[in-house]
Amino acid sequence: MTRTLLVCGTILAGGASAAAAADCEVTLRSADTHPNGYPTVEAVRWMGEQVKEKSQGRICVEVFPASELGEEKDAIEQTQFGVIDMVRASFGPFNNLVPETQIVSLPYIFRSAEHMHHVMDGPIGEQIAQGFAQHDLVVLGYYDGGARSFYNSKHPIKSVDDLKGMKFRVMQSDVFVDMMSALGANATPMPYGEVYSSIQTGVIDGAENNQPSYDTSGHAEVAKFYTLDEHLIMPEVLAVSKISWDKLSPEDQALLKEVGAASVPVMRELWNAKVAESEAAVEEGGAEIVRDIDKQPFIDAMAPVYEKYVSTPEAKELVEKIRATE
Ligand code: GTR
Repeated sequence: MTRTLLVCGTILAGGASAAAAADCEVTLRSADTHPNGYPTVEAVRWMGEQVKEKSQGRICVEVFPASELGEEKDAIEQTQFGVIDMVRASFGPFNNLVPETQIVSLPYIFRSAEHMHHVMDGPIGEQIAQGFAQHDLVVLGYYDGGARSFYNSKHPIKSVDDLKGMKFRVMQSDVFVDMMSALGANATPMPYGEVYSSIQTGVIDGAENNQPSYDTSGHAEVAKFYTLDEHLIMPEVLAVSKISWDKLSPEDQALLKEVGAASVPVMRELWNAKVAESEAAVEEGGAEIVRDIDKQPFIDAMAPVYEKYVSTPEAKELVEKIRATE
């Protein structure tokens, strides 16, 4: 399956995409921070192929990878304003805008990727989609962001103590600033595209992300020490601008929902393969992965973050529901 998708990706990424778009009645421009070949980019392309076929060529999706339409937070804003039609992004940069995304972005809230899928594919995911709707974003599906772990240019992280006093880039969300202070480290929120040079020039010591991002961003070249502490299992979202959505007929809206949902298992399949591929690639490039790590002290250190974000009865109930989900 990967090969077919990559072929589609290559075709759409080249000059052919403009020609293809010219035949379409509607072309939805979709933003992604990741490069060609990344599972999210290829899954949205797959969705575009599907929608084009099922609409007899009337509706097309044009994917702009590698932050071509701006860094993630800006792309989200542009999508709210209808300047961009669709965005695929992590929940992180939505945390301050859509409060419903905060609880599922808490460190160690999910036990595994499967646990996250079960929660997001059920009523909790629907409730969160209503939160997005209030900010002019229509959810088509929840993608996988794997598990985020720490990496840095200084030394291997084997315990919480090893993080003390270090400076890490986090996504632009208060949740992660609080997460870093709970671990005794310093957070520098900044756009993804600035991380490489910031590590290289020593402005920060490291960052945190899943293996495919660590690999494809090149961060592994400048921050060789990666620890599989897996502090964040982050959902990601594929969302359409309400302004673009309202221009579509109810039938076309239903079609987009259908292909959006169908792209979720495609993305997840690509994801699993990419994690293994990226781990091998970064090790080959000289990165050192610490796998043998006791996560419990990291989990325990998050208590103040939970105290802050899980303070209301509704938030407590939601956390209980998530924990009770198989
Ligand atoms: C990746 C995620 C991106 C972006 C990036 C980041 O894991 O897929 O959407 O949020 O992390 O850290 O900025």
